[in-house]
Amino acid sequence: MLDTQSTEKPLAHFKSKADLHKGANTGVSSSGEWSVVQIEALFALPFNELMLKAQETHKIYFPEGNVELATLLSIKTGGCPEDCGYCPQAARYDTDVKAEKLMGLEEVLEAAKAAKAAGSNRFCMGAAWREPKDRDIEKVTAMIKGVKALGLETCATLGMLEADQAQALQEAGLDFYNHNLDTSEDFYRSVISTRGYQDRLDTISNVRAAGMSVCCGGIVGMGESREQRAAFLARLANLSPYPESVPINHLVPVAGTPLAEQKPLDPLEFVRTIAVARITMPKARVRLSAGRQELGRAVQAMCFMAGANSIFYGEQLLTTGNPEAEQDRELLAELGLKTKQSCKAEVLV
Ligand code: SAM
Ligand code: DTB
Ligand code: SF4
Repeated sequence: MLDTQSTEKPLAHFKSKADLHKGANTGVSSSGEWSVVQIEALFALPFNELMLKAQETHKIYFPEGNVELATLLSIKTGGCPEDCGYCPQAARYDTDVKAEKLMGLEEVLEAAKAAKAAGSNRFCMGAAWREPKDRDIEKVTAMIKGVKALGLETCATLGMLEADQAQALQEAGLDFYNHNLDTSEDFYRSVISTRGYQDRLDTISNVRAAGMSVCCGGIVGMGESREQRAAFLARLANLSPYPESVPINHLVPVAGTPLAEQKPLDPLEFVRTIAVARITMPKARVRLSAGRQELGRAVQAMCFMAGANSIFYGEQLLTTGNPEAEQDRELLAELGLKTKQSCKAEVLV
């Protein structure tokens, strides 16, 4: 392991933003890429030093320090042909999730209106598809137009996309497309076999080429090693450019899935993962995603200290639970954290 102490500069000595991200053990190499070893060295820092570095980075890139609220809606639930080992929506696993048809436009717009009224600023529509068919794209573009017209940022996660499908979504007004790398390339093989890592990279590149912002992250706590977590974050941070939104999900173990009995990750390791994501992708919105119910208030507070600045907001994720909106509002108020939406409103008045 690298000696992270000896070459470490105290933060106060960093002269510029670029300087913060340079240095043998602390930042990008001369090639501009993060190596797995560099990221492991961040993980290995004493906890307080890692937190300080993450907070320093956060303060530079997000001086307002507000939290983005994104609401999820499962527009097509269950019956998915893929074998993602964590997912309750895979048809092959015996879970409580039943396959449903694609939701109608009006129902989706009602949910989007409710999300906006509750203070959300992004509406993300998720479908349990391996990839959408062209007729699905037609229906989803109508939803995107409707949600956009309500004044919300739009996001969709529909599985793999071809270039022309990505283009159609962009033209309909889709701001973000969510497609996760999920984990490191080597660990990926033990979780999913029905599509490869390269397929995911290809979709992300189609999304970029179409001019949309990328929402890409993954899941921790699936039994991967710290080195594999570092390799996963390296792949995200080395995407050029790195994603604008980075959802970090904590595995929600669901009965009937292969990962149902997975032991939870040490909460401090989860906080470290958030801090390392913040340092390596300083301009990204790092989203505390699935698994917040299990994390509790204190660990979530530490995640916000580590640089998380986005959450999924609303009682339901796709098929599993999320904290009550009221509980989240209380937590943010108690921590003195403003929402992105409320900051926008302040600018307008
Ligand atoms: N079917 C599409 C796909 O796979 O891209 C979109 C929906 S899929 C449910 C979106 C993401 O949800 C997955 O990539 C994974 O990161 C996350 N996810 C699914 N089940 C999860 C679980 N049990 N715990 C944590 N995250 C989960
Ligand atoms: C992401 O990274 N997490 C969200 C969103 N993108 C689509 C989904 C979390 C799903 C958790 C399991 C469920 O509710 O089914
Ligand atoms: Fe299907 Fe997406 Fe679930 Fe994988 S994560 S089984 S692709 S819904």
